[in-house]
Amino acid sequence: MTSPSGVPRFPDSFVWGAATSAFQIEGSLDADGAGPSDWSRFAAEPGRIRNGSTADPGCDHYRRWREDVDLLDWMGVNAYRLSLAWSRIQPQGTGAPNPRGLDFYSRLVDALLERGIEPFVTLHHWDLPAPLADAGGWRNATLPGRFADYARIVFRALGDRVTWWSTINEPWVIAYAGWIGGVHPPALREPASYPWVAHHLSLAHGEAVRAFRAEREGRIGPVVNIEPKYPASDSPEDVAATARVDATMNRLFLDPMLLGRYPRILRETYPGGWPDFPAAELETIRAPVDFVAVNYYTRAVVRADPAGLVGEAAVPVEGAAHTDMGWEIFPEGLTRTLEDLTARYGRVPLYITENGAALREPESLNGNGLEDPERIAYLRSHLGAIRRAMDHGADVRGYFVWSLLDNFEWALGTEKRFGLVHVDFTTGRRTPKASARFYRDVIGRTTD
Ligand code: IFM
Repeated sequence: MTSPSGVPRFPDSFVWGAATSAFQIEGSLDADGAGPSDWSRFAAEPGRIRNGSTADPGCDHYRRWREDVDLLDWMGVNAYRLSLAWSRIQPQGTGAPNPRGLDFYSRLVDALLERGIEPFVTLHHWDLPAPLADAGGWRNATLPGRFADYARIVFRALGDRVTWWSTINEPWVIAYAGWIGGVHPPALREPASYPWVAHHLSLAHGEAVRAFRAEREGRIGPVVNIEPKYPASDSPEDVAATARVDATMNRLFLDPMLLGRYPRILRETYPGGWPDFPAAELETIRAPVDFVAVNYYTRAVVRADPAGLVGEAAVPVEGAAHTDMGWEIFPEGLTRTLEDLTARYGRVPLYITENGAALREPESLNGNGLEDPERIAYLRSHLGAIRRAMDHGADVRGYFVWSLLDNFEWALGTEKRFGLVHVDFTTGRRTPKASARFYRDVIGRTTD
């Protein structure tokens, strides 16, 4: 059954949320004893961030968080996905916790719960304490243990109130953009490091899951970004290149986490070889999880090309609609993603923890609201795509729009606007867009 908003019905128990991440919205980067992170340093280097945008004050959420909780409440969400800044909690990345950093998140969690909004907390969304980055970052084999120590501090401080946890946001982006693409810190182009970085991220996930089970009851899982790969033609070369790049991105984390092994195709075809990681580490990585969280934005069409990392190139899709990120709008890819995950890993509970569109919008609204029909169409079509996957057997339990607010889109700065709520980065003023009202109506329909 479809409602007047064009969005099909979802179960009454469905989780409706919006998502953000610490570095992208908080600002006040060194407040209350916080230490520097790789991202705070990187963003301060001339030329790293488009148009010289800065993350501080950015959305200024560290000071305006009450307003943001009000916005979530007004929207009617029953969940909010946020991440914690590790360097607020352990300013050096190791050692005793900083109580003032923990207090900030504790107050935020309490305020959400008072409004009936369930916090979904991501332990790490890319901003790594600078001393750990200086020690080699995720290439360093001690990082998984450091991460588990940090996770333990957080579980002890917030785990009496937070039920829903995820470990590391989009480990593929950390490994690829930082160590092959050279566009995120540490800005390297070292394909030989990629397997090690990926493995340490997975091991950190597994160690944190184990620490969680020892400390708390609750739910924990990984967050992966999945971009389904489609061959540009039926040629055996294009089909094989598509399988290679799918393994290098989409299966790289979920295969070891859920099946206990790396994709064989990676071990056979990754340039320079794929290391034989110890069985005991794979066992840790496979620590049982309660759900898989999926971030979905687009697909990729792939052809064989010897110049690519695994002999592939992405082919632009002519004539298709794209967002301001240059990403093709392709809701069918979300249905396929959810169906493929269910087929490959079994009927695991799934949450869509990010989905949304960056669009070209004015920097300042001059006091007026903002009509964003393209974002509404994007959300509507992707919700329809999720419903179809559920009808075909995928166990999808919740959906989070990326993002609550326009925010700091990493190396692309504040120019890329993903928010349901417009942010004027000069004044900090928040203004709900038409898509925020649309989302409110969609949620209201299932919650009243
Ligand atoms: O803004 C990012 C987010 O930090 C991680 N997932 C993708 C979003 C849009 O690029």
